[in-house]
Amino acid sequence: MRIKRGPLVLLILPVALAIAAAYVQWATVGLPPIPPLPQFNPATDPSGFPAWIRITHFVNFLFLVLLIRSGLQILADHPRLYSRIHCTPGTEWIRFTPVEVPTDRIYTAKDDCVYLTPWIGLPGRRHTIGMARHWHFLSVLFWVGSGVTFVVLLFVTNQWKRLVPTSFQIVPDAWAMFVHYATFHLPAEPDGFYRYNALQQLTYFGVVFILAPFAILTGPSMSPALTSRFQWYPRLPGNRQIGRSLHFLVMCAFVLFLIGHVTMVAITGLTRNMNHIVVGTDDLNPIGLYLGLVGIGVVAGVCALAYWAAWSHPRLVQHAAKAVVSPVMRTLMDRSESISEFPRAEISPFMWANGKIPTSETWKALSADNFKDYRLRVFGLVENPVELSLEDLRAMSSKTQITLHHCIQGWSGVAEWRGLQVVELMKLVRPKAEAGAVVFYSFGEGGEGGQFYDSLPLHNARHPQTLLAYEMNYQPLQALHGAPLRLRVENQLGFKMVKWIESIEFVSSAATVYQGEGGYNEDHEYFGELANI
Ligand SMILES: Nc1nc2c(c(=O)[nH]1)N[C@H]1C(S)=C(S)[C@@H](COP(=O)(O)O)O[C@H]1N2
Ligand SMILES: [Mo]
Repeated sequence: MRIKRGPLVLLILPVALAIAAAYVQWATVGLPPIPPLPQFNPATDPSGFPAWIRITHFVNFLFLVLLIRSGLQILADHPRLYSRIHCTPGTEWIRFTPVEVPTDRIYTAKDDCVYLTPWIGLPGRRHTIGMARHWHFLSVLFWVGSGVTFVVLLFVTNQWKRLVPTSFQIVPDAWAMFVHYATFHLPAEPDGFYRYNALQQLTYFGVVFILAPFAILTGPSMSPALTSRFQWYPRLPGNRQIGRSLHFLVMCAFVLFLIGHVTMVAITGLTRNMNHIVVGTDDLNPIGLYLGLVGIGVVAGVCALAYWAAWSHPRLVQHAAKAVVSPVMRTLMDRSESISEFPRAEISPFMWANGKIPTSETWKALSADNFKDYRLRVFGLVENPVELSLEDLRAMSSKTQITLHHCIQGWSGVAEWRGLQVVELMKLVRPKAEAGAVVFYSFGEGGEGGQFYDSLPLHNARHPQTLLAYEMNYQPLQALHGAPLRLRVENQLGFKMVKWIESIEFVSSAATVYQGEGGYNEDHEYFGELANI
């Protein structure tokens, strides 16, 4: 791991200063008095933990663990975090790989993935982002569901009083408690069955009402569908890469909280505390502790099950995610009208690449001759199948757009693209009524061999920003980026954008092509067919 000095200082300094200030206060004026607790009124104040708190607390823990582990796996697919949108190697503020990106040979973003042990990552190992995303998105639905239930019930009952401060006095009070903890003078605990001390209350409040919403809001700032529709959204944090970095930092904050929380639970009366949150009693019977350990075992069991399913039945997990996650995400994200464009000044100085440059003799021969003999074959369920040369394509209408590329791995970059709108091609070939999808076949092979391809439903193919691009950054498309022709579809992740296009087929449904999942990465790497997040 390598972190630049600036961000390191920025992250550590506030904590270090706070601890130093606590020691100075203790050494000079002594420990502050323990702030008095508010009076407990049994008629109006919450006492104990009803079943809904205990259940949502457990459900939250379970899915938080799955989210953190699958999130780390997603990060391992592009182990670099940036503050700028263009992801130029060397500009990352932190990286979790020793690799300096070589400049003397082709080095793809996929080459850059790191291995993550399955003890930490879900599902572990290298380049398992497809499966990691299924677990991440499946988990997030349940995590948010349980969180919303919890917050609603907090306010329906009087339990909100535990968490929500009602006076600013909580700030100096929390500081006084902090001075005690930071200097290892553990204060006597109020009975958490009835109320928390000021620091504890403020911390829980922060986790529920600040950290969790922050995690929920920074996640979608990476969605191509959302950001290409609402350009202001990723600008809230600054840009997509800052959103991604913040999403990571929120995760770190959750992990730190988990460590602190579990430690405090353990050292302030483990048995009693476990009874509170597991069985809802306030005594020293060990039953809560035992059942709590069983609960932790259940979380470990679910993790093991998720690992097993990911490696033994990946297709099943992929289809489960398609059934559960896709409808929700389609509803939330598919405002298909992607409109975002960038000014020329924001074109990225660097663009990562993915995919294998074709090795077929056909493509090499075409390339050697500047694609003079290239013919794009458009066939399948169309009234007018055609074969078009690059000249023909260029002679048709063209669209220029400067857009943001979102790779599933997390990197991004802005580039100018010029090409033929797929909708214009459709006017020429006239898809038949039974055509439901369009498939783009590549000259190139996918990672495991075999033809690379992907597909779009017709409504997305008709989108004005969906292009067959032959130009990138005002130059003819280079080999690395897909010469002679590549797809651009701006409300989707990069893996949908087939490079080195050989032919285009209109089909009734993408389920009829190869393994039927909609594309090469969907077939081979279990990517979700819905590439809008
Ligand atoms: N033929 C082919 N096209 C492909 C790929 C590939 O492996 N083979 N990778 C895709 C992925 S994952 C991404 S992110 C983009 C990358 O485009 P770029 O290399 O021009 O940046 O190409 C897409 N098109
Ligand atoms: Mo990608």
